[in-house]
Amino acid sequence: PAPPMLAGAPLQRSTLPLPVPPGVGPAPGEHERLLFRHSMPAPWCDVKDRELKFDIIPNDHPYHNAKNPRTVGRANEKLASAVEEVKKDGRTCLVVGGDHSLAIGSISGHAKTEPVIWFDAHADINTPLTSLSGNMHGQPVAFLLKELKVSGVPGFEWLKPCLSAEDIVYIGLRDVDDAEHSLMEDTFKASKPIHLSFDVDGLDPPLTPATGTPVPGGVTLREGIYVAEQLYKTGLLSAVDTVEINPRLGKTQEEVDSTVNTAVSIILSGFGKAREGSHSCSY
Ligand code: B3U
Ligand code: MN
Ligand code: MN
Repeated sequence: PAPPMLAGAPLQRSTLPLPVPPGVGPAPGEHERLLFRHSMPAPWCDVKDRELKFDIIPNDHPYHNAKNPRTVGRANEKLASAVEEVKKDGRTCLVVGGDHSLAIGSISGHAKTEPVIWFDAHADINTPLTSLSGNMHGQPVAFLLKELKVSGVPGFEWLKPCLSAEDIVYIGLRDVDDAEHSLMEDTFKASKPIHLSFDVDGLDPPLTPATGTPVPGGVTLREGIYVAEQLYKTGLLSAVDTVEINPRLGKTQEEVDSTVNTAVSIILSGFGKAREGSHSCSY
């Protein structure tokens, strides 16, 4: 899992808490610079960058099993407003994290624009009562679903669940808790703007080693890029989360680079970059 301080923290610089051992991954703050340097070959995109700062709430005691609820809840409240502003500005919104709990704010801010494609090895649909790990990154779908009526969580007083189960499609699931099985549905009507919530651990671990909870047997790079390309071609892709990239977990610079490069390839495909040899007409 990404450290809780990173929860809901796209482009966060100020609260990266741990020193980076020499030679292991980029220094705190380098992560985003690296991502944006790598994304420079996208001159057709008019990128407007922004940075959010989040507070760590002291004495943030668990709510049932859910850890750091206030810190994660307030960060998500801020993120939701930021995403809402980006969408009002008529732009496609890219959030780079960070812990997958940021999807609570990102999807709420994007709100009313389902369906959501949840690309992940995990269903992330535990509630504060069912979660065995207590990690908030295993719970965002439950917080967002109207059907599950998660309420009373400190820090989330602002949240109004905005998704129905039929609005979510899962891709890449292969590590689902027993309690999560009973909570899932996967229907999808692709006529409204689409939100892609892309957890890099949905991909096969060698592609993105710098992530917290890798699970063997994932989606290949080719398949991942194909999904992103197809979503781009729908013309309905309206917001994208790219999450669980954690440079501090790369054992070598190569591991960090391959994780970042893989994420960037997926992002660029979702934003219209054609693969070499691919063509725009469909025949
Ligand atoms: N379902 C488990 C495992 C997990 C979920 N998301 C990640 N791991 N990355 C949980 O902690 O809720
Ligand atoms: Mn996830
Ligand atoms: Mn996951």
